[in-house]
Amino acid sequence: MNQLSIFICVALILLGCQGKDSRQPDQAKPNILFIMSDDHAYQAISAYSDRLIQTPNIDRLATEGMLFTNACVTNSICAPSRAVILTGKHSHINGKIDNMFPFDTTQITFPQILQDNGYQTAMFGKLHFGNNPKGFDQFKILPGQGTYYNPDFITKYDGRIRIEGYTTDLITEMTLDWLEEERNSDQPFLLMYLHKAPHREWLPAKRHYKEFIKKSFPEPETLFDDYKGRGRAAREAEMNLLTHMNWAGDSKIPPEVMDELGIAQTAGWDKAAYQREVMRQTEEQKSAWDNVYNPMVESFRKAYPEMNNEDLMKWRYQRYMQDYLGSIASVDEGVGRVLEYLDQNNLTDNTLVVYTSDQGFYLGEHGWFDKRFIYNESFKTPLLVRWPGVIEPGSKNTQMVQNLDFAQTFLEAADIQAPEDMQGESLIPLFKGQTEPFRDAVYYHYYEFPSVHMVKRHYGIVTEEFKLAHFYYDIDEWELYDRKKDLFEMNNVIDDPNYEEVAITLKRQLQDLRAYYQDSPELDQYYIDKYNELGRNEM
Ligand code: SGN
Ligand code: CA
Repeated sequence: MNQLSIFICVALILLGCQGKDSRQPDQAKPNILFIMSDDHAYQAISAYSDRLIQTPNIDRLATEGMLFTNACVTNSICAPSRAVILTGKHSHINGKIDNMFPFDTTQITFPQILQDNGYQTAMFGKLHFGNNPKGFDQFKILPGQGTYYNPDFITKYDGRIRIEGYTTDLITEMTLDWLEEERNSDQPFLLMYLHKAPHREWLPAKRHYKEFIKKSFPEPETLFDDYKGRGRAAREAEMNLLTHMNWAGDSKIPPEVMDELGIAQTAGWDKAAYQREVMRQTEEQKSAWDNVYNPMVESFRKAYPEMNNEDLMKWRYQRYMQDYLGSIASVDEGVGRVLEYLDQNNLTDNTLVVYTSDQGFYLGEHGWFDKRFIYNESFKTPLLVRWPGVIEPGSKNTQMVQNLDFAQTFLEAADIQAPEDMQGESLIPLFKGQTEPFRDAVYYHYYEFPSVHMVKRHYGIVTEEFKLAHFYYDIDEWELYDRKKDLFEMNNVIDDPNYEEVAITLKRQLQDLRAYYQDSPELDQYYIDKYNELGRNEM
């Protein structure tokens, strides 16, 4: 090699290095750590509001990254939300419209594309699809909803296994073990760390129930909502804390104490849920549980005969929050341990970390628990993203982003062209600080009716100022909310003459949006027919 060629070679090498990340010269593409919990309301993350709980570890992602205050889902229910995330397509396109419909596994999901492009991929925790994930080098997933104690896992290599312990901690440990023992440092990774908590029936770990059972929490302003300003859908939903929450399964009043007090089951599976979850503990776990829960049961037993409905509602709200928030405490600790691992192993700088939930959740607002509705608490979802060098630490974003956007975001982060038929938008311009409007409206469509909680089918449009929804199937009602004037969505103004013009414009916009995303009345009918064909057995 003569001097000139040596010079050219050195120059080329130097040029080649320029665009690369100097921290990790062998790996230009970012790692992706996708953390998702199940039913984690943004109201229960202190980066959003510290009214209920402190979540210092999850909050780190906001302090070191970006907090999205208007992130929402396209269909507020578990498995459909996961299908939207994986495919980057609305439910009516990917076909997983509710928890019961099968997921068509011939569809391409973003993890498959990442895997094909050199990513090492792993998934731990709750998927809730009824089938195994494709595109993963390693997975250990809970069957169906999973359980809080001593869970079973479906594994890629070892079949179905049962592990003694507390599920949230086990999922964290699997995630850490994979990072430590299986991660290949020559490849970028996609790691999906998916908690079951804080999904119903909200069983905290021992270290947390001891603490949380003693706490009491501020009530939401709308705890005693009588649904008068809304439509039939809100009145007929079965998710009221007083009338629909399970006494045994949720409030942890043992079945024999219910019998003694003459309390009937709220749902047919009220006592069975207690059996399934609380009684799944080992003798040792159960005796620790009894030490803490028995005094609570005893004081309820004494107080119950004197309690009126208002007292009961208040009591049930506190009981709910103690267990729900207690379950979140372990999620927050787990997130802390995983972020710490990234720090200790020089991975923080080149890892895009997302924390989100599969949807929002009611924490007593409107007297409710559960989700499903287009109304704020269930429609919105937490979203915190950290990506050093790309996202300005401590930034806040108010744009309307959706779970539909993740697939394209991750593909763009990995410098891969997303398939044309994905329906979201990459969030990367927002990560980089773009402030121009991202989109002016989002589309929403919920299907699972008739089913548990009886939330009617509806689709709608949400803009910064308004929310318009059409409830259909066994009803034909429109609801319109002024998001700026009616923060709690208590007054449906669809028949208010002052909103006549707004309603006309929004209905037209909604029709356009449906056409844009290829949804239609024919598809609505198609899914109704299929729903009737399939029967209602949840996975
Ligand atoms: C179960 C719960 C419901 C919950 C659905 C869906 N009942 O049926 O309260 O809405 O799951 O949740 S339970 O008594 O069996 O816990 S989802 O997160 O999977 O969509
Ligand atoms: Ca969920």
